[in-house]
Amino acid sequence: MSKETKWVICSTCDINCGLLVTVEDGKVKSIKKNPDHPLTPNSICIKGANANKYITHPDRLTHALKRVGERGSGQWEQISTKQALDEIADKMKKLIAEDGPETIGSTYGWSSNAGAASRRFMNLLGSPNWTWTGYVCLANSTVPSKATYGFWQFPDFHNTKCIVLLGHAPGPQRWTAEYLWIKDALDRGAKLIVTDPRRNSYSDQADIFLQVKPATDSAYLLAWINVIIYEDLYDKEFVKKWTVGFEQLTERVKDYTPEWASEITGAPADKIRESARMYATTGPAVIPWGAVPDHHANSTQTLRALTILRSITGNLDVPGGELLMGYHPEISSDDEFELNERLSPEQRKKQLGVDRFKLLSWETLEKTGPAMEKVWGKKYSNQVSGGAMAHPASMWEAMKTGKPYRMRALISQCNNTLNSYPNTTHVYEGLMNLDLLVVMDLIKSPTAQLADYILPATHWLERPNLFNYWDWIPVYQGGEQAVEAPGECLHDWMLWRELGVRLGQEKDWPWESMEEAYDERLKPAGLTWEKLSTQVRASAPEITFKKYEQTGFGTPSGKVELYSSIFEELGYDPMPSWVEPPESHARKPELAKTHPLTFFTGMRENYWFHSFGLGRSTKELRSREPDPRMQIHPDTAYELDLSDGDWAWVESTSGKRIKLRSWLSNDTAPDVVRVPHGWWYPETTGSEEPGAALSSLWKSADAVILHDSDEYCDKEQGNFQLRGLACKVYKVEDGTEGTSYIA
Ligand SMILES: Nc1nc2c(c(=O)[nH]1)N[C@H]1C(S)=C(S)[C@@H](COP(=O)(O)OP(=O)(O)OC[C@H]3O[C@@H](n4cnc5c(=O)[nH]c(N)nc54)[C@H](O)[C@@H]3O)O[C@H]1N2
Ligand SMILES: Nc1nc2c(c(=O)[nH]1)N[C@H]1C(S)=C(S)[C@@H](COP(=O)(O)OP(=O)(O)OC[C@H]3O[C@@H](n4cnc5c(=O)[nH]c(N)nc54)[C@H](O)[C@@H]3O)O[C@H]1N2
Ligand code: SF4
Ligand SMILES: [Mo]
Repeated sequence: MSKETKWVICSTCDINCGLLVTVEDGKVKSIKKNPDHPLTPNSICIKGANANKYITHPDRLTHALKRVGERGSGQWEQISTKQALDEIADKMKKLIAEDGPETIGSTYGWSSNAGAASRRFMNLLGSPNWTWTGYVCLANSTVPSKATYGFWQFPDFHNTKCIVLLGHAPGPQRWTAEYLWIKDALDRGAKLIVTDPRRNSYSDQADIFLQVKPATDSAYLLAWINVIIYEDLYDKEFVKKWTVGFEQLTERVKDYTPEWASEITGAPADKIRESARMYATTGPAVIPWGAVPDHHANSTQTLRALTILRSITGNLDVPGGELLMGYHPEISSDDEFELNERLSPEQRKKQLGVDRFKLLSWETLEKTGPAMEKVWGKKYSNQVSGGAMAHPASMWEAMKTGKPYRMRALISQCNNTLNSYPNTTHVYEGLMNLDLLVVMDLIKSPTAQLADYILPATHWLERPNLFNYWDWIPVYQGGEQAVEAPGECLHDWMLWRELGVRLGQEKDWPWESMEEAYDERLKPAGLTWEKLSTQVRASAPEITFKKYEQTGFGTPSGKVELYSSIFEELGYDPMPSWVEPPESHARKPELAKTHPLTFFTGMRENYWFHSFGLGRSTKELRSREPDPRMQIHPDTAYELDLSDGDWAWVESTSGKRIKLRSWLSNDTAPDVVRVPHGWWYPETTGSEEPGAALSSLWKSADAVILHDSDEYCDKEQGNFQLRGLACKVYKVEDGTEGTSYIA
């Protein structure tokens, strides 16, 4: 009997904890936290610990499937992965010959670290229509930071004295590593400011808790800037020496007083003022990234307000503040690997959505390029893959209508497209009209159920891993492969190589295995992947601070651009401002009569990552959260005749509705409800909605009731309003239905 312990990287979620996996006779015996891990010691959650159940689950895909019946009818023929790749490549060639490479799109998610490979493939193919769910999470956030101070910041939790959690609530089962960093800082006595529409897992221990209406974050952030400037709490020396646009900023925030913000957010003015003072005077302070500001139609300017706060309080690149760390010198970066320079200027212009939303475009990437090159040595700095990305809703529209041109193929990898972007109907209509839909997943997700070809992916327990935090911080680590993948699974990264080789890119994909490709990337370190993953494990150079004193900031002026020259050149407001959310009751008072409540989507569930189907079909996890639950205040529920556990409809202004189980809780405000994200029912194949099987996707997926038209998109980036939308809630009258989950 052979028994080994391996150092493995979990990528069920995007925090990528290093874990210890015991393997006996080629099978996983245990998955445990790793106390000796240099980056994420003792960090594990229930999702990572249960991963062996996913790979051995009967729902797990092990072979390629080809559609034989109508699209979505659930009839498949098993074929070899090689045959699937050959056929897919042949179909792509034909479509490209007819409509050009831009007719091929791709979308990608967070659990597999193959984004740079997919972008390389798309760049070489000549298609600008690469996108991913980073469009609505984190990747988009990097661009306003680059425009303001030339890099994407990382909070120095270890030395900070004040943490602001802006609708961000990591927990023991949700981004465990960050939860532990925050916990350590709080145990050391760091101050805590929390903002949230509901009491969350941090608000009771916070020094200040601002209970705010959803999607009003930029209002109190602007008021913070106002207080910090007008009460003279800013870092004068830094502002004078290292920023441009302070005068314009002072003028811009003049009327954004705490009293003004209080009207909008519902939080008391004195608490807004007090929290601004605490943030500015209890330095060094951090505002860790969280998804909330990425999910507003005023996302860009909310993010800009955050960058400005970090800057004028003197928190940039200081111990305990917001580190701008640069690239690791010993590993070739993701953006180099992507070969961004190879996509031609004519093709770049065809990126879908760029006619309206320019911030995530090649034009912006070109504008940020020279300064990024000067300071960080990389022209196309796509930190966290956050450079040019096609606008997802514009992709569905091109598929559906052929406008502005036909999009005829989509490769969806590690992304349950129907669940993860808003307005499922729009996505569905687009996908149904494709000539070629390829989905690569671990399970037949609703999106996979619509595919022409489903490709079976290896799981992280079954693949070697090299993880470099998407060039966010100069750290890399190697993760060993624990066990062999079943059947004919393919490594996500290899999909792009295999297609590349078949489509004339063979010179650019010389590596026949993942290990060879990793060796190539590690050449500057003089390391092989083998040595990294079994001996060295991880590498992080010592942190140095205030590097800008030597190099300047990576912006056109070399300073922190409070007034952004890049925004100005793109025709956007160079200063942040308040924009009323598209459906606030203040903006549209008539909505208060028809749709009196406000909902937000999200509030992560402990037991799975977003729409992860193998989690929802694993008994040990699903029995803890059998149904999607709508959190609602008991007084509101009483008015609506809803008791705890009753099924209720949540209907948005789109006229669409979904069914959720009532979860009565005093934590939330009486006019706010929480709608969980990413639900479908892997245990079912049918649906109550006629004409759409898709494992009852339409029953409870939040994306069904969300909008994606331009009115609901951020002006600069085009990302979507996923929070702060109007709805009505009413009881499901025949609501005797139990859970569809059979334990
Ligand atoms: N178990 C588990 N862990 C996860 C994930 C998962 O799917 N499962 N996903 C991971 C990923 S990709 C991400 S991005 C993170 C996200 O994690 P977070 O950034 O923590 O985001 P959420 O959990 O959606 O919401 C956190 C809080 O925001 C509040 N909130 C809602 N709307 C607003 C608003 O408009 N303003 C403010 N201020 N607060 C608001 C909610 O009430 C909730 O308490 O979690 C990560 N961790
Ligand atoms: N309404 C609304 N929409 C949101 C959010 C929200 O709060 N509300 N949150 C947004 C956020 S923060 C994020 S991060 C995104 C998440 O978006 P994604 O990361 O794209 O997550 P999912 O759409 O759940 O799809 C992940 C799919 O990948 C599969 N998978 C898991 N591991 C692997 C693997 O190793 N290889 C392959 N090929 N497949 C794998 C899973 O089975 C699943 O079907 O969603 C965003 N969308
Ligand atoms: S927090 Fe959990 S799911 Fe995320 S990487 Fe760590 S162990 Fe895996
Ligand atoms: Mo996310």
